[in-house]
Amino acid sequence: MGVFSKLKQAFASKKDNDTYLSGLSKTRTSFSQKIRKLSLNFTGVDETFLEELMIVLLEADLGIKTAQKVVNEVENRAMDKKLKSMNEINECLVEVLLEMYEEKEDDFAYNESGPTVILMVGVNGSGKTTSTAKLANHFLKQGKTVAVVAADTFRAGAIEQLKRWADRLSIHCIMGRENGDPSAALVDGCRYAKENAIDVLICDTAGRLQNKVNLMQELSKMHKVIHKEISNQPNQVYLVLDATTGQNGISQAELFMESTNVNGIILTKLDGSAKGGIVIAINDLLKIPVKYVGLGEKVDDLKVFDPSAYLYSLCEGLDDEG
Ligand SMILES: Nc1nc2c(ncn2[C@@H]2O[C@H](COP(=O)(O)OP(=O)(O)OP(=O)(O)O)[C@@H](O)[C@H]2O)c(=O)[nH]1
Ligand SMILES: [Mg+2]
Repeated sequence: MGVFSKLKQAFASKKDNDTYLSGLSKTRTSFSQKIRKLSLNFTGVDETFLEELMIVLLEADLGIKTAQKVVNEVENRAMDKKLKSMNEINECLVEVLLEMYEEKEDDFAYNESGPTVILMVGVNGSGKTTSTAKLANHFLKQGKTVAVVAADTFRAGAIEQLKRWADRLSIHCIMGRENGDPSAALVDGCRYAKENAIDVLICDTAGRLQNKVNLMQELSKMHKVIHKEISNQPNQVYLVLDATTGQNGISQAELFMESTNVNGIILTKLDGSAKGGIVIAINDLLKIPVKYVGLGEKVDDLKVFDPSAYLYSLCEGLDDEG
């Protein structure tokens, strides 16, 4: 059985497959249309073909380095295995993309002796507040008790925004004071979580574009404050990245990773982007896992990232090409 059929079979049994398929429809439509166009002119794996493949991958936002690796690998395999038809090339492309994605073990661990704390960071507008609510919903569905901290004291209306989500989810929101110190809200949040046997405490923070030194100081202060209240926390720092910002997201991520220990990425707005290939670039260049993907605006649209469901959703239909 070819890699495509295996992906298809695995995908059929996944519970989130509808959200994946619809969330990635923009990327898939654009990607598969271009591959189809490539097939029309296909006469063999020559320089023109490889150049055109490179353009398709760049347009899907794999980024130059990652796209080049994929093209080289497809070329090598096509030569080695003497691949002739576009069907074989498509199969080979999917295989290469799948192999490029190195799965990393999830370092998330529930705190056995108290609340598990998650800190959400990222530039403004990336989707931190929305993802805080979606993540809260995810843990509620796992049967956990959850509370959220509105520690974005910087942007007017940010605290209310999270409070509204919390009310909808019927969970407690520990609210910071507008223009106050975000650390005070974090301390209150940690204390509330300890006193009320909360399993998971998710802390939303302000998104400010700032230089590395300030960012480092701010993140380190938040870390310290949480750590002082709950000794082995935060367990996770999630960097929230907007998929529509494309390769810019990679440089943002680099800045955050230099400033603090980031455990994983929440990649939002994949549904609004035709550039879903960014997932592969993040994995290849940053070496940190995409842990969740935002595939829509509803509270249920945040999904645990699943590489094979992602790849299948990107390439669905390509196996029918001749
Ligand atoms: N379509 C779609 N929209 C999303 C997704 N995630 C977030 N959004 C939208 O993006 C916008 C910004 O989201 P917020 O959660 O407020 O972003 P933020 O990072 O908290 O913004 P600041 O607090 O201003 O830094 C909102 O309109 C959200 O509905 C997603 O996965 N898909
Ligand atoms: Mg926000």
